[in-house]
Amino acid sequence: MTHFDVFNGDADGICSLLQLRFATPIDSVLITGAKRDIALLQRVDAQPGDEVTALDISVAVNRQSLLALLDRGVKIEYFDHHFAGELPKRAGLDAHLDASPGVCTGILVDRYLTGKHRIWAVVAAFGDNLAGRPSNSLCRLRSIRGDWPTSGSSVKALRTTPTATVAPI
Ligand SMILES: [Mn+2]
Repeated sequence: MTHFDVFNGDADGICSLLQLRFATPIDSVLITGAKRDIALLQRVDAQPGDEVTALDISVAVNRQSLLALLDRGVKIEYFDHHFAGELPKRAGLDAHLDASPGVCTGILVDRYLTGKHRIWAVVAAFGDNLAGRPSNSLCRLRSIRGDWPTSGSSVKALRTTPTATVAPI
């Protein structure tokens, strides 16, 4: 069985995948593209019994490939906050979709993981320019902005920053 992780190549897509794979490390085939290159499911060469995780790529744009994969017996776990259109009602699709303003895919994954790797959801929210939006349900991003590291070792620092610095509202 092959697992394909298919994700938007922007901060939201990458940080969504990081949260999932820190929580559940697996060997997977990574499929991504440059920002806005989101017709990615068509690149998945999956066989019956394979699994796909799709992150931050719209169902509307990927619908045909999504249906083809489901018809082929591929299981798909889907997290996204873009306009989806009508959701295919098929066995094998586990969809976590929410197009409300103030959420990004990283926040949907954060909900799914009950905040296990929240620091990456915050980075995702910054990437999708949600910082400071009154409707943002994750945290007061502005209030913690001063805590962020700004130098080259930022990734290491982020991984070790206590999540307690993220204040829920
Ligand atoms: Mn996004």
